[in-house]
Amino acid sequence: MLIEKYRIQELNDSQLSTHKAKLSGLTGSIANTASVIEKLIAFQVAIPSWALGAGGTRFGRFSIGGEPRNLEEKIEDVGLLQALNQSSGAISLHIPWDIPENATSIKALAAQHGLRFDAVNSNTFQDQKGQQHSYKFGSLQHVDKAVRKQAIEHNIEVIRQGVALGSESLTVWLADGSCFPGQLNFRKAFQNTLESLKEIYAALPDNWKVFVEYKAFEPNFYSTTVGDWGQSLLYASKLGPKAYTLVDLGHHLPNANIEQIVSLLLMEGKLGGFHFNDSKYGDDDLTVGSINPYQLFLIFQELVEGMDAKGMNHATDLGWMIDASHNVKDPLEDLLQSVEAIQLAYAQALLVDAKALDQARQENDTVKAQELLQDAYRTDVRPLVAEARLRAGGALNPIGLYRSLKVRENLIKERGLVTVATGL
Ligand code: PSV
Ligand code: MN
Repeated sequence: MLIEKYRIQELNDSQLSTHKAKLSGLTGSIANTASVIEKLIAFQVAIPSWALGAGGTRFGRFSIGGEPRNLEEKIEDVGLLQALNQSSGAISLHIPWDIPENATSIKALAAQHGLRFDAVNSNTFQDQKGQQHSYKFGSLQHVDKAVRKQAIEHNIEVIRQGVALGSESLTVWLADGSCFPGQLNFRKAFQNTLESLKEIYAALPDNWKVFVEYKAFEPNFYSTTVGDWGQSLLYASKLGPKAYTLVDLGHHLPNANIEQIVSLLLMEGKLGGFHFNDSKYGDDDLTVGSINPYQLFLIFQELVEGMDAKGMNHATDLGWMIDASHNVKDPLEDLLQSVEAIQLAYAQALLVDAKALDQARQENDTVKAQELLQDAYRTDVRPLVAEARLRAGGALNPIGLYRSLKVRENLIKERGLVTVATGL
């Protein structure tokens, strides 16, 4: 299904005067709204190819119908999101869930929808059909060199696929670790992993980055070989300048101070990118901003402050990706909500009076510092985000338009009720 421009225009026109009234309230009271809107227009969030179908848990999966049956349909779905919000201009693929049979035509299809390819993801956490060695006891950490070699070669193949698509980064997430005390020699597991990563690193093209994603637990429940930001940073530092840490918001132990982690990784020049999601208990992969939007804002506040301190480009110097998927919402509506939550947190962070905050800190004025942050956080910036969408050619109200155009119903008509997207 394609969304014609005039349908977007029609709905926007009917909502324009209410929108403009809300917007003028903000532009009248906040000085830097013009630059916030410009930055929002430039800011694009990559959609993970594995989030376009219904998610599931190990207890079950409930199909929503009209799910994309192949890579082409996944790209069409991200194209729909992009048409609606003009902020989802990239897609992150997972290999081998999404092997492009013809990279040139896939690249052209993506370009037709205004999309580029963000990081490609390798997968050595599942065994694939016909695979010689099993990853049951790990991949890059494995005690058997032959297993490590197979996992290294897979990652190099993923880089090759990514190059053909115009991607410029590889995300490595390892399920490697152990389930029971005694199972693993921690040092040997680390060293094997590092040696393996070095071989993958050596295969990176000059303009590429590798992101080392950490996760505290699951599927291993005693130790994880890239278990936290410290371990990821160790690998990234030992590997070299093209290696960075990737922060997935759901991959921490409860109550971790993620914003502090972000700040220090940025300071070290080792923050590569994000997997955004939200969680209450563990790696819940819920809609971004659905549980703890204040934490998301605090993370963005550190990002804006830290990136500005280094003169970085907000839109392009880090990888901005979503990694969320669950059982009950229409995945496309869910992704529209996630992208909007990210933009809201970013816009609020851009409103923080950095000079005044610095001054308050200098004077140990804790109350003032909190007021400054919460002033920004409690500002309703939805009109700014909507205005950015409007100027970029998107919808003032993407979910409203999605529903009024009956996009899901149309996708079900085109693709059928019982479809299963490739992925987990
Ligand atoms: C693992 O939990 C993870 O966060 C990694 O990023 C994977 O690539 C993704 O989820 C999908 O399984
Ligand atoms: Mn992730």
